[in-house]
Amino acid sequence: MNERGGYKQDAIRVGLLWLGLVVVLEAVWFATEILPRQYAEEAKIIDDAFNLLTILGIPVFSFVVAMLIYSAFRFRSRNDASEDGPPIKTSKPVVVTWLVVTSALALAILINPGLVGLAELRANPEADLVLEVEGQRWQWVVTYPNGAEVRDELVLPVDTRIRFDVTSVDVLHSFWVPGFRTKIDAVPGLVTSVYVTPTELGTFTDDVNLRLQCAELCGIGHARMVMPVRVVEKAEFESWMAEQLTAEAPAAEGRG
Ligand SMILES: [Cu+2]
Repeated sequence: MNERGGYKQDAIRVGLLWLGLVVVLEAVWFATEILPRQYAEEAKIIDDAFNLLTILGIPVFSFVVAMLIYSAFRFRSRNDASEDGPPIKTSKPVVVTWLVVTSALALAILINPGLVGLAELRANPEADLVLEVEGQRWQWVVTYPNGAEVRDELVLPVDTRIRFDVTSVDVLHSFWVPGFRTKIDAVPGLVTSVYVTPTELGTFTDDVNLRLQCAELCGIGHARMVMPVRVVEKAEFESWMAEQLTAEAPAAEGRG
């Protein structure tokens, strides 16, 4: 058998297999919507990054899978040979190409969406509303600007740039609302901040992605460390916030 011709044929076949996998997987990715609905401006930035990384990742993943599948069938031992096959020598052009291509890809995504996306998310340090969030095993306590302390529902005004100042009283927790996408660690003794600008009205009862969910394994109650989120009109938010203060007064006395 002509070795040179054989390798060329292998390269064509594995190349076609790679191309086929790329076309199928990219088509599946574009045809399906696996991401939850976007409820905040920040969600668009993060989803764009996720999309780009998936689109770029599919050819790399497919290359490895194509090589694996092809090699497993094409080069399997056809008899009961128990001895090793011929040694494989390194190929300088392949190594150099591999290093250059993968380094360029890694550097490109580090810059965009990595650094560019982070800069976009943190572009504006101003906030129209600042909420203090405290994580504890196993619930969230949110303090509003008027002093109201809320534990059962996180109510937010739409079209408002909100900064959450997050901390923890015991162990590491993580502040995460799937509908908003942004996430930040809640660290004892430290205040970390994350910005969210809700763009859509909605409530947890209609969409489970509107919930403040702990995203850092923190003990037995971790999965249930959930606070329903409701995004409302600005006017409704103001009156709701005022109500919380009057509703809270007797309860606060009872808690001592
Ligand atoms: Cu947790």
